[in-house]
Amino acid sequence: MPSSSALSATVQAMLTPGKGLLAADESLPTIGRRFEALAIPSTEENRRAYRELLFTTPGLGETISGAILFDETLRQKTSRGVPMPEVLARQGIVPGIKVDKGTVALPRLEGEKITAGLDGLRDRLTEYRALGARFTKWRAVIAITGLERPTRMCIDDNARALALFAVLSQEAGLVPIVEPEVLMEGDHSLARCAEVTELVLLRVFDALAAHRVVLEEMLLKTGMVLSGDKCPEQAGVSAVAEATLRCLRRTVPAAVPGIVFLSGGQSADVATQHLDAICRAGNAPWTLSFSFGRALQSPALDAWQGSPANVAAAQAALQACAKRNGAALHAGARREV
Ligand code: 5MM
Repeated sequence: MPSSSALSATVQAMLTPGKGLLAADESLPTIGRRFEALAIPSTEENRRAYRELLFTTPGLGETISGAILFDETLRQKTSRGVPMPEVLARQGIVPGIKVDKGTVALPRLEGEKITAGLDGLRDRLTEYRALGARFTKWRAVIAITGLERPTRMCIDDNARALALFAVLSQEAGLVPIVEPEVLMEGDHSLARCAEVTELVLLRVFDALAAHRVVLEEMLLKTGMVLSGDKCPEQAGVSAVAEATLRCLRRTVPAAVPGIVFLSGGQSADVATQHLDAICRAGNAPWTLSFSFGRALQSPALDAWQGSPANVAAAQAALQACAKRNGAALHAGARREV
């Protein structure tokens, strides 16, 4: 059993100043949708080639400290026969794995979902660690619809699953990234997003405490507090930064070493502007960083288009995007871990 200091060392590596996480853990349906939008067939070989492109980007380790993989990718090799976790480790990037199995509908709570994947998780975690993973991620999805959604039942069911996932991960010697995502889809206001995010985080940290999760050996992955994408009144960058930090200060214990933001469907540019404003405010008790999926990958995927001839252009796009986000992590947003 790896020691607690091994988990702290992993946390420290993931929170290296000026670096963030690359979320490349799209499940088969999600990567299928991303590829389909560009008319790229979602074959196992195309998915492998795309992830190889991402992970072998020259100099990626200068701005990316960790990468989240999907089960299929963790088991794949590059065209030169190097296992994906190893190719990342050679770049100084910590390999991690998404361990949830996606969402299923909650009975009698129309439109609400719970994340599946606890059955057999203990055994899967042991296998993932042997395959080279050093951290894990589990995403809960919380939708805002009017004043009725999310329900307390949905929030608490997901909080409990997140806590069980986190404590099992720590038991297996893996650093858990706890991700309760409040979706930005909807016509809700910034204030409503803040209210829901605050309640969700309070319930999640209550469940983490009840399940004896070691806060010092986990990371929180959360959305920024935003106006819903269909809200007629869109909050500006400074309002988003202010609301996000106020919400996090009210809910996230200072014992948590780091908070990494998801991009949630924001464009790459807007996500970076928000990250920059949040980090610029400084004075946070946690290290702040990014764990973007779409906001890091979109420029690279658009450049690649599924063609080997475009690999270098796609890698240049990823490297440039990662650098912009690395630059947004100002010194004031960091603390020693
Ligand atoms: C990269 O996408 C991840 C996997 O999503 P699915 O399980 O739905 O296929 C996702 O968990 C991602 O890590 C987070 O949603 C953050 O991604 P964005 O694109 O919001 O930064």
